[in-house]
Amino acid sequence: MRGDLDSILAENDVEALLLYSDSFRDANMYYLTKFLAPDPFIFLKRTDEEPIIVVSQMEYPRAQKQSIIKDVRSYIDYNYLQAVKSAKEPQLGAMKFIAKVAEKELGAETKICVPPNFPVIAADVLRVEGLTIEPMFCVVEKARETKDTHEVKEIRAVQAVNQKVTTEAIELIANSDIGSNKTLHFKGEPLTVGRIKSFFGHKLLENGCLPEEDIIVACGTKSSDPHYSGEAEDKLKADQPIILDIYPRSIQKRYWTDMTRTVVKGKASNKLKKMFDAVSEAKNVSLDAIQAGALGSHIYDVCCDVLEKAGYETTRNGKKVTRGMTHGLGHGVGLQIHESPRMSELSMSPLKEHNVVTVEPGVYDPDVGGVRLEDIIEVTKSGYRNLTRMETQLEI
Ligand SMILES: [Mn+2]
Repeated sequence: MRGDLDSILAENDVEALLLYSDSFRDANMYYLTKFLAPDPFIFLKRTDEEPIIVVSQMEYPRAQKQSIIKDVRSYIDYNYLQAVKSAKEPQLGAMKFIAKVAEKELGAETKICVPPNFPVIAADVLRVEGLTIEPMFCVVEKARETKDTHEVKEIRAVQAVNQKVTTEAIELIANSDIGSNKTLHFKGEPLTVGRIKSFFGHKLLENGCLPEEDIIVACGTKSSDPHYSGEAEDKLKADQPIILDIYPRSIQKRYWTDMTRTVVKGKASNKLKKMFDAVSEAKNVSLDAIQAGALGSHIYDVCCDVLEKAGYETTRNGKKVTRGMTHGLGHGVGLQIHESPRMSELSMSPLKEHNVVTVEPGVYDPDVGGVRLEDIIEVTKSGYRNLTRMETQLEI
C-alpha cells in the first residue's frame, strides 16, 4: 500500500525517490499522485517526508485540485525557461531542469532511487550534474502489490461491468444460428470475432471501460495458442471451443480486471469436456490453496499436480511441451494488467493479504483448441475473496 513506501525505500538503503514520467502510461506515477497527465512531470520524495510534484504551469491549477499531493509546485518556481534556453537543445534542457530541481530539493549527496523506466538519458544527465542515481526494480511496484479497500472497490466495479458484458456476449453466441459448415450466424450475418469484439467495445465503453489492450476471442484450434487474440475475420463455429479472455480497464479510475471463460455453442467433444473438467478442478484446487503466506510457486505446483494427474503435460521444471498447460497460473492486477505478484515456478515470495491476483489454469491441444478459466481474487489471511461472480459453463 502507499503507506509502505517509506519502509520499502529504507529497506533498499536509499534516501529519496525520483520519478519523471506521464501518469497515463506510468502506473507508478498515477499511483503516487492520483494526477492524470499526458506529459511527463517530476515527483520527488525524501524518505519519511511529504512528496512534492513539479508540473508545468498549464497543469499547475488542475494538479492542485486533483492530485493527492499537498505540495504542488510549478516549473516556473524553478525557472524552467532559463534552464531550457541555456541548453544546446530543448530536450537536453528539460533533463538539466530535472537535475536542477532534484539537486535543490534532495541534494547531490542523497542516494536517489529511480524506477526501471526512468529515462536513461535523464539518469546520464543527472549523474553528470553530480547527483547519485540508483535505478531499482520493485520499489513503487512493491507498494502497489497490496491493495487498500478503495482499490479493491475499483477493481470490483470494473469486474462487475466485465461480468455483465461477458454474460451478454455469451447470450449472443448462445442465441446464434448454426449455418453451413457449422458457422454461427446472427441476424443473417456470420458471427465473426470482429463482431464480438465490436460488441464488447461498445458495451464496455457505455459502462466507462475500455478494451485498452484488445481482448481475446479465439475459436477452434486457434485457441490452442494462449495469446492468440483473434483476427476480425475469424468465424465462430458450433461445437468448437471459444475462449473469451476479457481484460477491460476503467477509463477514469484506471484499474483493470481480468476474466476468462471458455464456451461451446452446441456439443463439445469428449476430449474437450475432459480438458474442461481438468481445468475446472485445477482452478478450484488452486483457489483452495491460496492464503496469505503461501508461495506463488506452491500454488502453481498444486495446479500442475491436478493437471498432470489428469494426463496433461505442463511446462513445470522447464519442460518443453507442445500441448498441456504452457503458461504460469496467474498474475497481479491493478493499475497494470500484469503486475506483481505472479504465481509461477519462479514466484518465491509469499502471497500477502490484499494481493489481487488472477487464477487462470489452461490446457491447450493444437488438434482440439484450448480451455482456460480465469477468476480474479483478493488474498485474505486465511484464504481468498473471489471478486469474480460468474459461472463457468462449457456448453451454451
Ligand atoms: Mn490474465
